[in-house]
Amino acid sequence: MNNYQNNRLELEKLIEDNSLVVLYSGALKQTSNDENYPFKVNMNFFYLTGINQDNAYLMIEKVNGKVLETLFIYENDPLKVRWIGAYLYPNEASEISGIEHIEFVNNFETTLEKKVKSNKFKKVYLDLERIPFDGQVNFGNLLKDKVNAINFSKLVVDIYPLIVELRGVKKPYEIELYKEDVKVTNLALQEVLKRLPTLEYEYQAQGVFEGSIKYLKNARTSFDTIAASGKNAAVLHYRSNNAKMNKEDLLLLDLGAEFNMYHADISRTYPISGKFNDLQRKIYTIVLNCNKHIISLIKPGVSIKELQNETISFLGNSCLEQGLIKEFDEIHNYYFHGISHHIGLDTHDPYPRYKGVLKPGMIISCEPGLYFENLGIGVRIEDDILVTEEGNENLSKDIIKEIDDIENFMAQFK
Ligand SMILES: [Mn+2]
Repeated sequence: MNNYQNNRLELEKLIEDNSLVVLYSGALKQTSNDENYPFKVNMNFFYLTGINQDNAYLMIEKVNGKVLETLFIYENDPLKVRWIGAYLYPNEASEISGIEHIEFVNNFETTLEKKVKSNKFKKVYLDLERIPFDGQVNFGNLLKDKVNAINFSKLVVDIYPLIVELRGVKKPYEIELYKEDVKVTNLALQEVLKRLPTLEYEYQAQGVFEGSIKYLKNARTSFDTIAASGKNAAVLHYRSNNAKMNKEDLLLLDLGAEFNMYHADISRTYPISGKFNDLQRKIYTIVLNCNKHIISLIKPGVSIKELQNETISFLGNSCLEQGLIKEFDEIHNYYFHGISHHIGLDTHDPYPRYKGVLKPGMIISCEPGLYFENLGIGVRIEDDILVTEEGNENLSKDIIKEIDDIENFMAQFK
């Protein structure tokens, strides 16, 4: 049984008998004229099929305990194949997904109508994933309208929470894929470190990173690379990366490589010259100690909310001791984001962040930071942590973060 078959089997145990499941991979979206946005597959669909292409449906029928799976894919048109290459052929789609029954997507609507009209199904499960921005097409809701138009008596149920729950705990195969992404991220970061003192603009650091992941593995970025020097690092999701770097400043990099669907998410902060000054060292050390302290607390049974409270307390007390703030509550001006989120097929994996406790197999970030815009110093140190039975494993432990290690590494390339 392949990995995606196994993922489906788990879901099929959770859904009620005499129900129908329909999931959609997503559609191409036009930017202008004949250009489209790069396609990103719906990750719930991908998790259950391994199929990374647009205009495909997964249909699961569970009737009297028996399950029938059908995958609907685009039928190749020979002319289009000559222009843009082929979509998966049925045998290939079957091989990847482990689904035997493949149909062409032209048949989807009539099949859906037949199924929804039939008396076999009481419930129809659709992915009614919430969308964060207005003006986007919600395919789950479109399908819901279609189902309702065919037959109003069917109960439409949101399958999103069930899939997301499964995705929260990573399988061994997923952890292996994740480690590959972190490894490539590390190699590319080393290229940045080697050249950093010779670079003039923030975007050049971005360019070295992104060129390296492309060169090494044809990888894409997990998200828009952040390369923020000096006070720009105080903007959490800074992405213009346009400023000329001052050699005396720190450079905050928040980035990751993705080449097998899993999203590395790493932050490191480096001295552009190769050497930290005293104030930078003081602030960096607080964040580094906090990063290590919080990692030491990560284990099954702990909640992300508890980690966040501990982070605030650690950073607040450290900044008080070091004279960086006068009152504890001032810490909220210098640390103002979450310590942690789930990571996986999405950079911010959709597991309900503040609900429940950590379980073995979850992968979360650990990313404390301090942002003193007035001092021109922003530091974030982010590792990707796998929760294990015994505690945790730092998947990014090979990406150097100790001050001596960074300075020594950079000194070799002067
Ligand atoms: Mn992150």
